[in-house]
Amino acid sequence: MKIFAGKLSANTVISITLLSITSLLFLVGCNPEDPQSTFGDKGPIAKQQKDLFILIFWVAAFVFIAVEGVLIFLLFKYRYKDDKLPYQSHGNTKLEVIWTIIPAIILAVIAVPTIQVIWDQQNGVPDDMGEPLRVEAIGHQWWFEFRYPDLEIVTANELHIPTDRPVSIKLGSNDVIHSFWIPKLAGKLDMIPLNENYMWLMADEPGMYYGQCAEFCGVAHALMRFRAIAETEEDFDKWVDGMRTEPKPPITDSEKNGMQVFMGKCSMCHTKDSYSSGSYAREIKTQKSRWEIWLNDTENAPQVSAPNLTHFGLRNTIGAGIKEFSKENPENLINWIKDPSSIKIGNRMHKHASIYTNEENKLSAKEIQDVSNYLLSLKPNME
Ligand code: HEC
Ligand SMILES: [Cu+2]
Repeated sequence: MKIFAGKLSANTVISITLLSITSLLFLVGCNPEDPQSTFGDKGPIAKQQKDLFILIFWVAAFVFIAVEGVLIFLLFKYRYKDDKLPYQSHGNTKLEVIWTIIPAIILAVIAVPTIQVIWDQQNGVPDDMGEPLRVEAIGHQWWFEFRYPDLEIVTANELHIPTDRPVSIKLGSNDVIHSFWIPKLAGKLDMIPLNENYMWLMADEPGMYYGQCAEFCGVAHALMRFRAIAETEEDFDKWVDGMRTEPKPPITDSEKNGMQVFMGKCSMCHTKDSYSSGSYAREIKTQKSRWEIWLNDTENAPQVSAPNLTHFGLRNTIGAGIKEFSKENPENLINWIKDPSSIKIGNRMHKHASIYTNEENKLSAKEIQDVSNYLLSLKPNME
């Protein structure tokens, strides 16, 4: 009985080479410069998690190389040579004790730091790190709402945070289970309806960090993203002051007309006045009532909870971080208002806003242009 024929066939060699090359291709995903790479950690929480991963990786690599090495060595040493039946043995107490103890030690090496990191991170911001900024993040199909309860600000899809100050985040969901993940700042945590989860994170340096819902939450799940914008304390305070300041009044005829369109066709879902007094409590109440209207008639409700658009002119993205726009390049914003489903299939604005569901309420090209100009003009009246 021949078990090993001696030479590897050409097909086997080709298959092994191809497999090795394609597996190497996956390593491209490890580039720390990529916007969503967990290897490019930019804060203490992400760093601690990455260091733990690296430790586990090397332990696993050691086990892999040791086991495969011994396997290959034995394959060659004891390969078929003559027709003699090899020596038959059964059980070896010494060996069995050794290969029970070694894995136990390896598991201990992994378990101790793992449990340490879990304990370190799950108890919230350590006391000696100073007063954290409190944020509430709420998942909606398919966008993120951000509330700052101490600052009485509500915004969406672009989370502003100061650098070098811990941010404590309360996670919740308005509908199904979502997951909150900013790979460069912290590992993911679920956002669960009727349940509160807590996490904290900190950014070491200013930057735009990409976030993503990491739980399959419906058709547009892959298009449910956000940005965390980390700024110096000074820039962050400026943003906060701006969010509490009235916007510049509309100047051009187009902006003025756009404001009329907004009041008539958009304001039943979108708030734009987080700066006015009492607006925080009001926004939480109206967001809830919009949500209940939707729950009552998920097919035809004319209202549904929607992103707060206060000072939209300061924003960079639409469709929950999917497309970028600016005053100079407003095409994506215009396309969103014209047909949001062309950017994000299945979104609730397209399904429920009367400008799409009722032919009579359809916006003309000029109205779309005007309302887009108006949104772009929404900036704090400061300088
Ligand atoms: C029926 C409620 C509803 C109406 C009416 C409505 N929207 Fe929306 N809007 C939404 C929802 C929900 C979203 C979030 C969609 C998503 O990303 O999944 C949204 C998203 C947006 C966004 C992108 C915000 C972001 O941060 O990604 C803009 C801009 C916007 N709407 C503008 C408008 C304008 C302009 C009008 C009026 C012409 C309007 N909306 C009318 C519900 C509505
Ligand atoms: Cu989601």
